[in-house]
Amino acid sequence: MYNSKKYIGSFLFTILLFLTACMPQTRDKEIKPNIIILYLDDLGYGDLSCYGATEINTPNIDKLANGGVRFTQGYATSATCTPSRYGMLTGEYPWRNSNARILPGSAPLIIDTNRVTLPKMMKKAGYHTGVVGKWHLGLGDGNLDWNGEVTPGPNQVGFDYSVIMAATQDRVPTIYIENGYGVGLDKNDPIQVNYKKNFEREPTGKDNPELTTMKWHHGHNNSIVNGIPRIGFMKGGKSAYWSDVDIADYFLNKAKNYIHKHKNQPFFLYYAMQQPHVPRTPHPRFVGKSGMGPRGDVLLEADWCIGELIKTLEDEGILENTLIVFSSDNGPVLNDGYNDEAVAKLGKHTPAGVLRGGKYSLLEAGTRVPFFTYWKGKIEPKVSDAMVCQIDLMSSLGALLGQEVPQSDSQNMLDVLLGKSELGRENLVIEAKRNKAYRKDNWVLIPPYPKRPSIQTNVNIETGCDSVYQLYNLKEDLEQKHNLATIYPEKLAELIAEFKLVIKKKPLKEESK
Ligand code: NG6
Ligand code: CA
Repeated sequence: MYNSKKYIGSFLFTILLFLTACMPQTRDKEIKPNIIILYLDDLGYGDLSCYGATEINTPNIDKLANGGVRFTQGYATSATCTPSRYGMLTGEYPWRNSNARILPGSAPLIIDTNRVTLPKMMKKAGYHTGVVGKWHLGLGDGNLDWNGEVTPGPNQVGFDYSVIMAATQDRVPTIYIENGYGVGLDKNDPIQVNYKKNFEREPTGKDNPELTTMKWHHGHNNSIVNGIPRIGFMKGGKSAYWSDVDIADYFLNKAKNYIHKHKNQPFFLYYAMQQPHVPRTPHPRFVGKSGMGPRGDVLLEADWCIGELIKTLEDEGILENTLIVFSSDNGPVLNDGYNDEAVAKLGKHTPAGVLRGGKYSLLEAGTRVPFFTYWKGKIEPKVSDAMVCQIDLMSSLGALLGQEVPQSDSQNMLDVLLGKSELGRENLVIEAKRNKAYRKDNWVLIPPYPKRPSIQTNVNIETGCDSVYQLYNLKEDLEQKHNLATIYPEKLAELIAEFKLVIKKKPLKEESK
C-alpha cells in the first residue's frame, strides 16, 4: 500500500515535470511585461475627453488614461512626424540628424542600421518586436525598387515583424509593406514612385479634379488613388492599393494577430495609428458619428480600435502583464491640405485644449501631447505634472529591463512613468521644422527665427516664429500670452547661455550591431 502510494506520487511528479517542460516558454512576469506603444498621428492635447475635451467622447482611451499615470506635461520631441518618431526610436534628439525632417515617401531610411534603437534594445532583452502602422522614417538606401525587397527598413533597425505604410496616408506609395514586401503586388503591373515628376498620361489632382472625391486645398494635388489626390506620383501596382476606409481595420487586425501569435513570449509592439492625420477616411461605421466631420469621426474610430486591442489583451489573459504607453507624434491641425470640413464642423471643440499653437509650431501645442502609461494592477492611477518626453522611453525601458543604453539624449524616467516619482526632466529641447526652443523648469525660451506666415491656410496655427526672443512662464501663463523677454532680461540671458550649451553637447554615440 505504502509503496504504491509512493509510486503514484512519483508518477504524478514525473507528469508534472513533463507538463512544465511542455509549457510555452517561461517568462518572468515581473521583469518582462509586454510593452505596447500606442502612437497616434496629429492628436492634440485637447482631443481626448480624458484631457478635458467636452465635445468628443473617447471612453476606451479614457479608461486607460484614468487607470494609469496621465501626464499633463508629456512631450513629443517635435511638432512633426518624422523627427518625433526618430527621437522616440533612437533616444537621440532629431535635430542632431539633418535628415530627420518630414520625408517624402521615396526617402531612404534615416536611422543608421548600426545604431542601438529602442526595438534593438528590446530584442536584446529577449523580446519579440513588431511595428504595425505608419512608418515615415524612410525606406531603402536611395535606389529603391518597390517591387522587390524594400530594404533597409524597420526589420533592419530592430523590428522582427513589420507591416507598415511607407510614409503617410497622403503620400504615395499607397500600399502596405509587410516584412519588406509590398502586399498584393502583381509582377505584371510593377509599381513606380516618383516625387519629382509625373508619369506620362497619369491623371493628377491638379489636372483632373473631376476624378477626385476628396478635394485638395493646398499641396496634395499629384496622383489620385481611390478618388483622393496625394503627395507624389505613382504608376502601376494597382492590385496592391490600400482601401483608405479600411486602413484602421487592417492595422488593428494585424496588431491583434501579432498579439495572438506572440502572447507566450515577451513582446514589444509599436502600434502607430494613422488617425487623425489627413486624409481622414473613417470607415462607414464611424461616418457622421462625431458630428464634427471626418476628423472627429476618425478620433472615434481610433478610440474603438484601442478598445478592441485592449479586449484582445484581456481575452488572452495578458492585460495585467502589459505596460502600455500612449502618445501622439505632434500636436493638432485642422486644415492640413484637404477640404474635409475639419474647420467648418469643429464647433466648440478645442483640439489643442488651452495651449497655443499646434502641429508645426514651437508653441506648446506643437509638442505637448496626450501622454500616459497604463499597467493594470502595477501602476496606481494618478495625474502627474512631471515633464517627460517620448525620447526618454529608450533609457526608461532600458532601466526596466536591466539593459544598458548608450549615452544619448534619452533620460531614465522609469519611476516617473510608473507613477513612483514626480521628478521629471529639468529641461527639454523641442523642435518644429528644424527650429528649436528650450524648456527649463517652467520657462520656455524661443529664440528669434525668421517669421514664417502661419502656413497661410492653417487656420489658428501659429508657428511660434518671431523676429524677437520669446520667453514664457508656463506656470503662470500656460496659454503663452505674455512674452516676458524684455521684463526678465537676466532670466533670458541665463536661458540663452544654457540652451547654447545643451544643444552643443553631443551625446556619446556608441555604435553596436
Ligand atoms: C506636409 C503636408 C501635410 C502633412 C505633413 C506631414 C502639404 C501642403 N502638407 O508637407 O499634409 O502630410 O507634411 O505630416 O503637403 S506629419 O504628421 O507626417 O509630419
Ligand atoms: Ca504627425
